[in-house]
Amino acid sequence: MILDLFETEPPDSPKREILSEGTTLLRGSALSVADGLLQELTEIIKTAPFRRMTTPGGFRMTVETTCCGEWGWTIDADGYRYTQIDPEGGRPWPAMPDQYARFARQMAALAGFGDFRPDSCLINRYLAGAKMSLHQDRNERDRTAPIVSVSLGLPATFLLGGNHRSGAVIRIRLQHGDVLVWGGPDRMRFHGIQPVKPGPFGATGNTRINFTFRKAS
Ligand code: MD3
Ligand code: FE
Repeated sequence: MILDLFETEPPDSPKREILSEGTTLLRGSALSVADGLLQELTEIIKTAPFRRMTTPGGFRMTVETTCCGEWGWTIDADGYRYTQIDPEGGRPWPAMPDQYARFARQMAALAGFGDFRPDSCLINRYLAGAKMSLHQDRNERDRTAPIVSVSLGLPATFLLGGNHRSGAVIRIRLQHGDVLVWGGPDRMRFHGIQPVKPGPFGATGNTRINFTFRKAS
């Protein structure tokens, strides 16, 4: 079943929407830092370019990914995992810019998760048509820490399920500048992104960019 929870929210609804006990939506909270995040991203991808990985099941992902921070998420012969070396190029992942870590920490605190110290930032780039199937984030060793997600560029429909694949799914429209924070009882919820529709978007050149800040180790 698909429920549309937020399509009728008034435009002046509060910035902090508590979707459930462990999930908070901070609409527009990244607007003022968006240019700075994207500026740093142009540096990151000089060292660690966006790439499309192939899943252990043999499917080429439609999303392009890269990482910064001490640990980066990748797929290799052993499956999904975090590494300190970018397998493409054989060098450490680019350091996480202070601005990134500080912002993620602030957003986590606003959602009630104190002292968040991300050691990994996975960056996804969606061209029109790209999607992410329903999945759980289960490769992080520390599941007591929250995850902070920042969406920039083209809007997308985010699918939020429960702790089991078969459960009901709600749809949430994510727009440029929106931040989602989840953890605690919601840390293992299934989630995904519907195929991104094309549209004009200046700063991100017709793409959607999503940053997820994690404590991987
Ligand atoms: C899970 N990225 O990289 S994170 C991923 O927009 C990933 O690129 C998506 O899933 C993206 O692994 C979305 C967003 C998210 C937000 C709230 C959640 C995932 C959540 C709440 C509970 C569980
Ligand atoms: Fe995920």
